[in-house]
Amino acid sequence: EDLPKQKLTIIGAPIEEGAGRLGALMGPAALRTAGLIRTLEELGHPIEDRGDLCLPKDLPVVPPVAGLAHHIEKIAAWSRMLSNETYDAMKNGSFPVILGGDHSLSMGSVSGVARYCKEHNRELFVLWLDAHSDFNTPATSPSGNMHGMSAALLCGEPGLEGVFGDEPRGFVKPENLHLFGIRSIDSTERVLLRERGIDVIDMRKIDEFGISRLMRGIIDQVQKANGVLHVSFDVDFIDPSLAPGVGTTVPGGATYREAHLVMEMLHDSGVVGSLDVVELNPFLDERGKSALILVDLVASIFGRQIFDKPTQADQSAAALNV
Ligand code: 4U7
Ligand code: MN
Ligand code: MN
Ligand code: MN
Repeated sequence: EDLPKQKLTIIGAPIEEGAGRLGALMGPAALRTAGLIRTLEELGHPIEDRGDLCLPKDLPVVPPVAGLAHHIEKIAAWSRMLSNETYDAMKNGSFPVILGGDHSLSMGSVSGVARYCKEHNRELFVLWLDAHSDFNTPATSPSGNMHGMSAALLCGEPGLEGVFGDEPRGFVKPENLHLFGIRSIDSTERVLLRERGIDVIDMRKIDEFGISRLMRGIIDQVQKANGVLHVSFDVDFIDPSLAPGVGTTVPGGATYREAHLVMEMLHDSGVVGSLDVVELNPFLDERGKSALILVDLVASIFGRQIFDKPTQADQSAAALNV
């Protein structure tokens, strides 16, 4: 506990064009209002706050895609920028925390993390906490909303090459991606997930086997490979009765304690190297309820304990030490 705590780089990504409903733009502001930065400081982490980023005036030219991909130029601009931001943060020995913003931002954030891991020969694993599997492509998507395509892009599914164009990008091995908390999959998406053999831990599995056992399995896998884990936290992982501030509510999500236990176990594992907090839509929230629960969950992944349980201190720094 007296060991120095991992330095965190906070990156606000007010992006909303990837979602079907507007409002996720206000996500970073609401998380800040709910006390995110102060809470992390109180836990002893040095903070580098890069503020909320904004897009340059000139958007990249993206060749037409086969299928639907709304606002792909904006998503491409965000992706390229965020990929560089997370890559730089990790190069500086810091832990990037990206505040969204809709889930299309993970195309950029995780790409940057993947570039860093590849350069440093660290095996990257991704834990995708979500109601949805986000494995559509422009050809399969029923909506054309790009926040439903980020996991597919990261695994190199065809149809989204224009997002990065010739800019550097990183990939996630399909066998290292763990979708967790899932309870809404589109029919064509289901086919693709099967074909790629993606690990889908749906709510039915969580009900049947318990969340701790399933989390333990993932953590063990990362630890055995001496890997680094990126956590992509979509607010709709949690049940909408607890976190109503999301555009796409699906009943039957994680309970308050299930969600906290996931974060507490992730902290103690020492393998987490980067985090996205995405899809908070403050326009749909109820008196800041969802923003506040998110701050508590983020606190848990960064070491808040109910009682001083002796932990393996802060090993995220060690996990990143190459
Ligand atoms: B989120 C959907 F059709 N699958 O592709 C789609 F149900 O980042 C929803 O997980 C995607 O919130 C949800 O539009 C994306 C839909
Ligand atoms: Mn999502
Ligand atoms: Mn979702
Ligand atoms: Mn959503």
